[in-house]
Amino acid sequence: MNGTEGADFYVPVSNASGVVRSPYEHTQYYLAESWVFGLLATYTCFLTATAVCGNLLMLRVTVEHEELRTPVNYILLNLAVANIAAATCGYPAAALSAFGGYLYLGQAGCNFEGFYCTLGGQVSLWSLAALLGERALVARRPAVKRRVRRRLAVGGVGVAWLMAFSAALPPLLEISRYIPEGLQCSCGVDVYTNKPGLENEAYVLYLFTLHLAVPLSAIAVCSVPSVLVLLTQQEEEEGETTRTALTLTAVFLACWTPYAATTWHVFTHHGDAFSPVALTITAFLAKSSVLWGPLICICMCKRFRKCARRTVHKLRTGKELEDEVGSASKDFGTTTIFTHCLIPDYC
Ligand SMILES: *C/C=C(C)/C=C/C=C(C)\C=C\C1=C(C)CCCC1(C)C
Ligand SMILES: *[C@@H]1O[C@H](CO)[C@@H](O)[C@H](O)[C@H]1NC(C)=O
Repeated sequence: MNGTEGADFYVPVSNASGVVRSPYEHTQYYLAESWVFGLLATYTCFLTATAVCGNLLMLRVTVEHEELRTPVNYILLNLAVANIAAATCGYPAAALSAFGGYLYLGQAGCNFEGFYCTLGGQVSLWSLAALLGERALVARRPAVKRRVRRRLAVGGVGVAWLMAFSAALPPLLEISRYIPEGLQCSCGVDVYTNKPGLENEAYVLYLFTLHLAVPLSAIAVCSVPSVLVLLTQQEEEEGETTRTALTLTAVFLACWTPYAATTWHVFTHHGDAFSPVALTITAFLAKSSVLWGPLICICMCKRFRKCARRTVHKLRTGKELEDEVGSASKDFGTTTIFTHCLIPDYC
């Protein structure tokens, strides 16, 4: 046997020597040195703090200004909200468990973390699909009415939350379950066991098709027209928006693909040996996806960077940043941060 299954856990090591203990009751230092758990906990705290600050900054700038309620921004705002929800509700349980070396918060902590990480990841994935859908629409029909784009963006945000809840809720309703993973200090869905009565197999297939293959296909299809326009036209500002959308998507996929691939492999190879450390690394890499949104916007857009600096300055000193280029720079105030950066066609 390559693993040890209990009533509410699956530890991926043999219990031949009797070392395996329930991750809800005992520290798991037989899976890795205790400093590894400490490192994971510290990393998760860092991630939570930086992601909350970055995403709150994004929120603050957009929410404060009514004129920023533009189609693309609805979607970016939604990404920020999803990231904040995952980082504040899901990550602390993982950090605390890693500090303690086991899931002393019990099944409730496990559910909390699993639910919010799934929800956040799903909202992001579907939001990115909507964002690229919007970009594809603009690429194909540049003259499309703002009202139509707005309606589609709001629809996309609604679909994202609907899909996210329909992915994350079933394990709380006894269709599959959230279960400790890897080093047993974080939780995901049960791809590990065939526990009777849980419908794990059906749920995991449902998750990987409707909630992964479908949005991934949408992303692939929608990327084509945007990329074509990028390659053939020199529309600077629309191009900047499209490049940002594509980069956000590429980075999200880079974060989540190792985790999705590993859990899929475990699911399709029940009983095979796999490394708990490797699985935990992919899970905690996936967690880093909440940090990248604000960083990408700041790195990829000159004006966004400029405006973010102004906002931070105002937050720290309570005063407006002195304009460097006279009255023209008024256009680059915090109120227009996204209109110039991500909504070049704002009118
Ligand atoms: C730290 C906890 C983690 C990483 C929990 C993840 C849970 C989970 C069920 C994730 C599902 C997925 C997404 C969300 C988006 C990508 C596709 C899935 C199905 C891997
Ligand atoms: C243990 O894992 C190995 C390699 O992954 C596999 O070949 C073997 O069949 C597994 N043993 C059991 C009892 O499943």
